[in-house]
Amino acid sequence: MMHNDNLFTALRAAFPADLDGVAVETDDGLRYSWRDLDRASAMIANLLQGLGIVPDASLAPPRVAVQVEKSVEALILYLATLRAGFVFLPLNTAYQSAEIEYFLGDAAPAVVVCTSKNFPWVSKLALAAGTRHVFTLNGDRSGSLLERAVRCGERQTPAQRGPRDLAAIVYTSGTTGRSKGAMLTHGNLLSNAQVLKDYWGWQPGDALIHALPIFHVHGLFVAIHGALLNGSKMLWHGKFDPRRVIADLPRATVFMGVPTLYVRMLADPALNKGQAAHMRLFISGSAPLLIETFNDWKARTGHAILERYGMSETVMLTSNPYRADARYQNQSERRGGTVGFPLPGVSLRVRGEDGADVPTGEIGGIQVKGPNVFRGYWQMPGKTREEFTADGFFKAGDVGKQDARGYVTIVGRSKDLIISGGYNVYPAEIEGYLNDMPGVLESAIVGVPHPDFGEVGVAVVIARPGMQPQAEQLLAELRDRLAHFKIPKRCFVELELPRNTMGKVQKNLLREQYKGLFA
Ligand code: MCA
Ligand code: AMP
Repeated sequence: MMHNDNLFTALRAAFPADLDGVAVETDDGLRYSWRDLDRASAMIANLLQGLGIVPDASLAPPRVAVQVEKSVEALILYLATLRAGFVFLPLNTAYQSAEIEYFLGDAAPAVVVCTSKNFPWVSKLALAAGTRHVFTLNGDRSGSLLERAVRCGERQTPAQRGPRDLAAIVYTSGTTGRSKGAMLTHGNLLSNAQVLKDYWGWQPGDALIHALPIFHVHGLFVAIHGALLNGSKMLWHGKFDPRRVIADLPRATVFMGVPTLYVRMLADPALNKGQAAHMRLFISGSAPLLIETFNDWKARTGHAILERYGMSETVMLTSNPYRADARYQNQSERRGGTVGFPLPGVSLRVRGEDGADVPTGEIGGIQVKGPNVFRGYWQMPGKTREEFTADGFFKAGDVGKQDARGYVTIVGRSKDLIISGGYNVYPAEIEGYLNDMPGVLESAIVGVPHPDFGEVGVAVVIARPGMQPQAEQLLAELRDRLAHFKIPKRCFVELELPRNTMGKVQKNLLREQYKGLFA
């Protein structure tokens, strides 16, 4: 048989021989066997391939944009999209119409899958974007997608794909202007998953607690590929609930979370060493894990959380060690406050403003290269060129340093980005909406420390002369338009913004001024 680089082929090859074993067990009592995943993804892939979609001017395979509640069927739809050779485009369930309109307009998906509840407005936006196929899929397995798929065949041969062929587009908001769709290939995703399988010591008998959303890299790729490539069972939590995760620990070996999940579990008295005794590995990422959380977790459970670092554009880049590794002077220590070593195959360097490498231990911009690094931004060749150096390194937009032993520490960001509970919030996007509101002359949004979300946005607004915009009113108007996690948690109407001699707003001063707001 001809070799196929389709990511699904590799995931399918890792399924256990006994297809009747449990692959996914949900927190509402459903069990899905490996055969279920295989058969249902074949049926949906056949449905997609039978739609008669012809390639469009982009020459990329058809995109399947998906905004649905977390469910195993949504995971199956992802697998089906890979099988069909189409491109998966996951969308945060919190996005509202203006956000969805942009993504559909930009990506021109051939297929859109949404909930029945959102169908009236999503289908309108989809039609306007030229989409001819809109299906529904709900958390309770109802909806037109599955109704149509049950009539499709149960056998399907994965579409032939090369490592550089597109598998997914993940939108990351821009620091200025428009959101960019990061184009990830079958090769990006598979190579990273294979590296992590080895680096994190995935082993027979592992079981993963999956409690993250599946519309971002962390829950969709890192967690799901990890479990599937190891033929491991997932304990599937529809929504993160600290009590329920703690209750499941004795049946699991691996957990992945953003720092907020660890903070919330620590707040539950049910978390203790006995409860975590069966666990092999706790992994954190997507946002900085405070050293206090790392230490508290160790004291309470006996486990050192393994922190790693990645991006939508690159999947995973660095990781603390799982065990001693000769490649890194046999360092086996998971050092809190660091994100560990560049993963095997990843080249990472720290460069100063002048473009030269900084001396070991000094701070600069992080640049990376490797088989995991994306192919570019969807239909933005200019933006793509800007973000790469002449010798092919991607500028991560994070500021960090690497010590003599190789440990990487992220100390800040050169991109103006707030990470709140693991979700990215770009100030420029929200400032744009605020500045368009009557009564607002200008605005600035900064991230300040928050005990639960790590960091949250605070808005500072300057009124137009003679006008008196009300902070609560402004936030309410934002809430009508944008995903709610993006809404600043507080808003202040001030007389002026601090500026430097160049006239640029000094956000560092605002951050300093408001840093104690949620202490
Ligand atoms: C919910 N809210 C938030 C957030 N989440 N506000 C700020 N930041 C947040 N993260 C708001 C909602 O808008 C809502 O506001 C109110 O809180 C309650 O919403 P609910 O959904 O009930 O909140 P929750 O269930 O408590 O959610 C918190 C959460 C969730 C479980 C921490 O945010 C979450 O699952 N975060 C993980 C995100 C993630 O997977 N990131 C990975 C990105 P209102 O009442 O006004 O409506 S991938 C990535 O970053 C890279 C590649 C990497 O390295 O992994
Ligand atoms: P995203 O655009 O959602 O892919 O978010 C990627 C960004 O999340 C990175 O550029 C970092 O700023 C941040 N990030 C991910 N993991 C970590 C981590 N362990 N520590 C600090 N920041 C992180």
